[in-house]
Amino acid sequence: SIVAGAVATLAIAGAVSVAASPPSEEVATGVTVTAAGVEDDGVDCPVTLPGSLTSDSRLPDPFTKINGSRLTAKSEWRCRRAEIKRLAERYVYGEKPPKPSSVTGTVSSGNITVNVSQGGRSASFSAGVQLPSGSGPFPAVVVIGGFGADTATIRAAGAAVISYDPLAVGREGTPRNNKQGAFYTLYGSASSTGLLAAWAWGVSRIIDVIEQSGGSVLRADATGVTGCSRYGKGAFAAGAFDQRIALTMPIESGSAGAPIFRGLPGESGSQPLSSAYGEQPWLGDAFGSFTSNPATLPVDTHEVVGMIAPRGLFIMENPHVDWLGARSGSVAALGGAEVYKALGAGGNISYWSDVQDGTHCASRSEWRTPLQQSIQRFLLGTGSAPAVFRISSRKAGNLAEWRTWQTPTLSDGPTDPPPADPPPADPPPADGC
Ligand code: MCU
Repeated sequence: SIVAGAVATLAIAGAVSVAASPPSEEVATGVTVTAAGVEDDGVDCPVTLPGSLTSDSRLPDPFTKINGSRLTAKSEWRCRRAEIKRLAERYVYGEKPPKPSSVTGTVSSGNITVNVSQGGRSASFSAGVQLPSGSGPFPAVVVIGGFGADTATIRAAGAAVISYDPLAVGREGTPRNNKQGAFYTLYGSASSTGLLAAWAWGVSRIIDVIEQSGGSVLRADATGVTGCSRYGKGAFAAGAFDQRIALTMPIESGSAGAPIFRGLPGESGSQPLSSAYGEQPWLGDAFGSFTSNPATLPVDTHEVVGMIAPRGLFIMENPHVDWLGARSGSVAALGGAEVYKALGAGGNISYWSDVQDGTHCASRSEWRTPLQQSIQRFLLGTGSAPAVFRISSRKAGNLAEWRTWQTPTLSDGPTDPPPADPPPADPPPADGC
């Protein structure tokens, strides 16, 4: 539609050149476009959580630190991201613990096994592998859950599919005080961490095993993640919480997924936050205090999008099913795209909700090309990112209504240079003009 086209042009303006750079290269801006080699490159960042929360109906400024100062350099994003991560854990998802003391397992052409243990507790889970044609080692896309992802296109694009059943790591249908699955075997059935963070933790442990496997079947430095619906919520969290993931592709994730929390109460027919919190323990227990007042959250999902920046991200949404909150999803993408732009990586985020078929988690021809392009760009290092924002006019949010902040121009240096000495005062003009 005309609306979608106009939004697209705005959202990617000035960013297209980044998409043309090889993903493992430093681009001219100094931002590494590829995934980090570590799960969390901000572990060393000091973070002091806010002492009290204030209500704000608009989206928090991704570029203002908890101490109130504003970012001036791209290099500061690393520790600002660490703040957002801590806020997201504390108030939204629950804590995602780092790699446990022991992770072992195997990778074959058909299967990945994962054994984890810590503090005398151990658990195991496994995932299927389907290789693409050709000779490896291959990049891989972790497909969370068994539906909605276009696995044929993933493999045709040259990536393996890892079929991950997250319910083995965090079961659904349990009360919050008796959570079950491999994650809760290690961290306790009363852990306040929700299923999405637990599922994300499972994806990270699969990547640990791939890293340790020696890389003859699968490449550890080229992992993507996707999933639809509740598993789209999981894919979004997985990409946000592991910087080794080079490409994140949530599909129709709905409430507790990509859509901004602040937008859902006002989006007609969308899944209420209380429903998403209550239906399954997807979100962390702490989110229970915010289901009727998301304006008090010190973080929102546009900043979770920002946690993924500058890595590859392709958000797919369905504007035909009101329950999915696609209007709020578009605002999250547009707000998060501001982080990508500030980092000089505006072409690395794509969004597409302009689809014909209203069926939830349908197979969609519209997404095939951008999906293939995303895999080739971010996992194989060939071609160009889709760099597209196709927002359906049915569910087109307006970022301007949701923010008071503007996007800074961040310098490339480590921090801003100290202010220069003031220049000598001009002599008074001789002619008095
Ligand atoms: C969009 O994801 C969920 C939704 O949040 C639930 O309310 C509904 O029951 O299930 C959706 C889903 O996972 O569908 C497969």
